Amino acid sequence: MEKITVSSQPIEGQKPGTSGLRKKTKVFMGPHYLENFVQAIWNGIGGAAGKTFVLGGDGRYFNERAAQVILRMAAASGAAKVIVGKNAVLSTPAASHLIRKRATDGGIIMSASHNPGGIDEDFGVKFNMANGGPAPEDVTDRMFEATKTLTSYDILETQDIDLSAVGTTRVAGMDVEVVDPVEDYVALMEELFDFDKIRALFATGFKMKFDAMHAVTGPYAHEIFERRLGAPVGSVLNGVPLPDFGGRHPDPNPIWAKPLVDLVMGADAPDFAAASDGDGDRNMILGRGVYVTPSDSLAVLAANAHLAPGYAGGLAGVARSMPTSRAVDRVAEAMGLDCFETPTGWKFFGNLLDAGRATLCGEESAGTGSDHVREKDGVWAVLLWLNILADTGKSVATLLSDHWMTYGRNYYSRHDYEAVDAARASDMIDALRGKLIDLPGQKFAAGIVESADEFAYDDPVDNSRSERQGIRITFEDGSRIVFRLSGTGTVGATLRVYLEAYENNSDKLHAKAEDALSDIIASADQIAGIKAYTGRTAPDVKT
Ligand code: G16
Repeated sequence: MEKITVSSQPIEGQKPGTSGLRKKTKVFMGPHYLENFVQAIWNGIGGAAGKTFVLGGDGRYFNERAAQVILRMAAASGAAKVIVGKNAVLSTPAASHLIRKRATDGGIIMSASHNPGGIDEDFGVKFNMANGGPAPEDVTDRMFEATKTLTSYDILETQDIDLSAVGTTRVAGMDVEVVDPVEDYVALMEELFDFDKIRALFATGFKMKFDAMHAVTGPYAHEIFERRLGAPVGSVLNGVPLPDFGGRHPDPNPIWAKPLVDLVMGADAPDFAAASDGDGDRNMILGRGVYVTPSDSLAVLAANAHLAPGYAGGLAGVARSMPTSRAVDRVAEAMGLDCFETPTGWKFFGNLLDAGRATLCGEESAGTGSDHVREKDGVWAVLLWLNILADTGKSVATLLSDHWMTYGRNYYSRHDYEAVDAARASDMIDALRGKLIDLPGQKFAAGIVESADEFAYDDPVDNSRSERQGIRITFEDGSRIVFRLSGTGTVGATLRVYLEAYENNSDKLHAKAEDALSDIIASADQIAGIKAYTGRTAPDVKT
């Protein structure tokens, strides 16, 4: 075993986005690409010497090879210990939990989340801090700066380290502890939820289908839903993790998880269904004949979380990302809770959770979570829903329609235009920015614009400011359009258009979202010229 210093030079474009660095797998596999970025992580956090880290990934193509490189680089840089999931696998929330539980200095998660996997698809690397949450912008900025000046990296020359069995080995003065990826996480879930009550629900014949999408949650779901809670074997679909996720996008939305949606809309529908994504932090919730939007799910969970033992004392506050619908705001108002509006990216919730100002957080992008970890958590969201269903005895459809009767309904949809020409997309946003001042008072299909601005966030805990976080246009009746460019795509630009309208007339709560939003959809194109700029006549994905 010999520590060597390899000469390298800066590689362009290693700028972490909404959630770490995501690129095509072949880009990550290119000469020095991964190594440079890992060295930049060490530089960005003030070195690895003497530190303890967690390492895991979602098991996608290149996961284990990358883990070997990261371990050899950690050892060469003097890290004291790395705790690794068996076979280098850990779901993102399980990694966040382990980072916190073992009081480590942070961790590296290898994932491109809901993006497809395989040699021709996507890979990603992100660093989470000692609180278990994604590195905030000042830290990722330091990493990016380091990528621009780097001239070498340190790595150990050694055989592959065996990650297939639980136990500790020593590699050039560094301990490598391989742990079961599921065990600690399940124990945490048992503390938060009433497993007896959920078990009793399954004992009545309650039927559930959980689509693990051949991604990381398979083993977690088999253990929790089938073994511990007694859901019949076969309740977990696609539970075997595959490096290419079976060729699908592991993205739990009505497009990529269509077979599950078809199932709940069909004659043989289960009572409850859910799906999670590549790394296990996203979720989609469905009931017999009903799809629950992520924004509605957050609102329903906020209104009912106290029914689960972990939240019986009530919530300190709630938080949502700006483009997420304002359904949860109404719950917060009724319950007298603080409600925070943050930019897109789970990292922005970290300070609020650490400071005890928010207990529950959520995003329109299929993410919900709480202060139990510092990431969103797909399986956790499913368990909270199950706990609420078991406690109330209501169906998903009844719970949702009761919720709308109480709080009104925020019709909501997101339209994505993927892989559009990056220059055209940014021209469109620039043009929109230039128009903001003149928009108020103008009339479009959705009515008269009341306000138009670009969202900036002042963090109430550390007073940092994040600018240019999305353009929002609000109409006099409260409906809203938000435009922003995604920070997680790997090809060209992805334009996201978020559409929302509020309705509290009890006769109008059960329309199709597409119909309720038709004027707003038309206004989005009138205002931004989406078709003209992107050349697209329709979005690629509607959620
Ligand atoms: C990541 C972030 C989320 C964000 C989502 C979409 O999720 O953690 O906070 O909402 O991307 O971001 P964008 O709109 O910039 O593509 P994940 O599940 O991909 O890690």
